[in-house]
Amino acid sequence: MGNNLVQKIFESHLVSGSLEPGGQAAIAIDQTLTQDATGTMAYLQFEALGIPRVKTKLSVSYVDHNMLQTGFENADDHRFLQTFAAKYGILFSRPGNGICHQVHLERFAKPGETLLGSDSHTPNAGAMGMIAIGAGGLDVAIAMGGGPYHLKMPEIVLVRLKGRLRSWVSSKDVILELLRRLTVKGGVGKIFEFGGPGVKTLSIPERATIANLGAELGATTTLFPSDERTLEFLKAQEREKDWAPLEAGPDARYNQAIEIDLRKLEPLIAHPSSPDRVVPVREVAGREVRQVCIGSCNNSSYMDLMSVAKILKGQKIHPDVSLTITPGSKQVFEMIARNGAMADLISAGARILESACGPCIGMGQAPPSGAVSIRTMNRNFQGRSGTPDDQVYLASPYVASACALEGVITDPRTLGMKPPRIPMPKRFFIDDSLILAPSPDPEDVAIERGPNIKPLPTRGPLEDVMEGSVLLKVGDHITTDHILPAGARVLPLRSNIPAISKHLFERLDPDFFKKAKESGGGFVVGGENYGQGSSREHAALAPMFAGIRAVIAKSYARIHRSNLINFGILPLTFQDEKEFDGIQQEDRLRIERVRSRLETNGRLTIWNVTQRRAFEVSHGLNPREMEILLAGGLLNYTRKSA
Ligand code: MIC
Ligand code: SF4
Repeated sequence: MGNNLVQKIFESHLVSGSLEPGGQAAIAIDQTLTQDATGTMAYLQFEALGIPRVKTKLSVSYVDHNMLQTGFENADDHRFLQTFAAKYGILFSRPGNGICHQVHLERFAKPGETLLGSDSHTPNAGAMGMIAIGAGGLDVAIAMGGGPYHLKMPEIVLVRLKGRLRSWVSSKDVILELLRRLTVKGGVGKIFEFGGPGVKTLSIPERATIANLGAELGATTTLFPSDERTLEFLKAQEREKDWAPLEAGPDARYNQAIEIDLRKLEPLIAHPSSPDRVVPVREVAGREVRQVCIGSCNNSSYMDLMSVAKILKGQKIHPDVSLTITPGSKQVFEMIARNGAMADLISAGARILESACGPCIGMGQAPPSGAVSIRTMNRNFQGRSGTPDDQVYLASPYVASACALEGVITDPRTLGMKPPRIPMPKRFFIDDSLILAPSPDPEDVAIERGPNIKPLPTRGPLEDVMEGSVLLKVGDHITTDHILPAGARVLPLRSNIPAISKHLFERLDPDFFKKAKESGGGFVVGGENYGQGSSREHAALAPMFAGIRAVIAKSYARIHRSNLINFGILPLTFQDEKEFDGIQQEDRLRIERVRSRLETNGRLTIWNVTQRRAFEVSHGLNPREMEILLAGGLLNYTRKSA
C-alpha cells in the first residue's frame, strides 16, 4: 500500500516495461481526445493504419481551435472530422460545444483511467484523478488503434498543499507560484502529484486550473486525488457512477516533495512573454492595460465566469480596455445566459465570444501594437496573440476583472469590494445534444474531404549519411509557436502540410522554407528546452517536409522530442554544451554511418566541414525509438511491425 497515486494508476495500466523513474514503460490507454487543429492529421494517420474502428473505451473528437471560418478550410475540416468520427466509432463534439479540456472534464474525465490527447493541455483532466497526457497526433492515432503509449517513466514529485486560499487569491496563483519556483523547464521528466490537507479546499474546476498549467512546467502530467470534492462535481454533472475514491497510500514515497502554504499566496501575474516570469501583481500595479481576455481552457469554468460577473455587476469597464469573455463550454455559456450573469457582463461592456480557443491561439482579438493584454490563459509566448510586439500577462480572473475596471494592472485586493464567493452548483445544466454518437452503420458513412485536406507526406528509411547546412541556429526555450506558428493565417492550413510548411520558422527567418528547399534540407541548432509548448506534430512534420534531417540542441521538451522521432528527424544533444557556441549558422555539417552508429553506439560524430573540426553528440534513443527512426518514422515502423 506504499504506492503514490501515480504508481497505482500506472500499475493498473502497465502493458510492459518498468515503472522505475527513467525506465521505459508502455501503458494502456482508456480514452483519447483530439481537437480539430491536430485532429485531421491524427485521423489521416489512423486511417493509414487500416483499422476499421477505434479500440479505446472512449474517443472524442472536439472542434474548438479552427473556428473563424474566414475561408472554406475550417468548415471543410469540420465536415471531415464529423464524418470520420461517425465512421470510426468516435464521439464528435460539434463546434459550439466548447473547448476540449473543459468539456472533457465536465462530461468524460474519469478517476483512475488514462487519457491520451493530441493537445498539450490534456493534463487538465488530471484534476479528476486520471492520468491524462498530451502527445502528438500519431501517438494518439496508435492509441485509438489499441496500441499502448510508450514513455520514459518520469520522476514523481509530491506537491503538498496546506492551508486555504485567502480572499482574492485563486488556484491560478498556486500554479503561477510553482512556475515562479521551478520555471518552464522545471517539470521536464516529472509528474506532479498534488496532496496534503489543502487539496480538499479546492473544487474540481480550481484543481483543473492547476493541472492544466502543469504543461507550462514541461511536466509529463499533473494528478489530483479523487475525493469527496470529485464526487460533488460528478454528482452535479449527473455522473456519480463514474466516481471512484483514489488516494496515495499512507506511506507513499516520492522522488521529491514541494510544499505550498495556500494561506501565504497572494495574487500573482506572469510577465511577457513566458509563463514563468511571475511576480506579485502589486509589483507591476499601475501599468496601462488595453485589453483583457477572460477564457481559454484555463479559467473559463462556470465558477470563474460567475466571479467575473459578480465583480463587474453594475459597473462599466474602463474606456481604454477591450474586454472579451469566452465561456469554456456550452454548459458554462448556457448557465450564465440562463441565470442572468451574461447580462451583467454585457452591461459592463464585455465582448462575448463563442466557446472556443479564440484569442488564446491568435484566432482573432490580436491586441494593439506594444500594448498590455491581461489574459487568464496559460501561454504568453511572444507573438502568439497575433501581434508581434504584444505584451501579454497571465493572471487569474479576479486580477483580470480588476484590470478591466481600472484600466491599469490592479491587485484585486485594492478594489475595496467584497470578494465574490461562488458556490459549486448542486447541478450543472446538462445537454449533450452537440455531442454526436458514431454511426451504427459505419459502412454507409462517406468521409467528406475538402480540397484543403492533402495526403500525409511520407519519407523513406533513415539515411546513412547526412550532409547539409545549419539552416538556423536559435537560443533557449524555442517554442513550437516559433517553429510553426498558429493564429488566424496559419492555423487553417493544418490539414495541408505542403502549404503550412511555408510558414516554418517564419518568425525567426521569413525565408527559412525557401532556403531549406533550395539547399535540399539540412540541420537546425537549438538551445535548452527546444520545442517547448504545444503538442502540434506539424512542428515536426513541416521540418520533415522541408528536408530537416536532424536537430542538434542542448535539451528538448518532451512532446516535441517524440514528435521529431515519430517523423524520422534525429533529436541530437550536444555532448559538451560548449560546442553550441562553436557552431555557426550556415556551417556545413556531415554525419557518416548514421544507421550503424545508432545501433551500436550512444554517440555520433559530426564533422563540421566549414570549420574543419569534429564534435560529438548523443542521441539518447531507447531501442524502440531507434527502430522508429531507422524505419523513417512511427507510421513506417508500425506498418512494418504489424
Ligand atoms: C496550444 O495551446 O498551443 C494548442 C494550439 O492548443 C496546441 C495544439 C495545437 O497546436 O494544435 C497544444 O497545446 O498542444
Ligand atoms: Fe485552446 Fe488555448 Fe487551451 Fe490550447 S491552450 S487548447 S489554444 S484554449
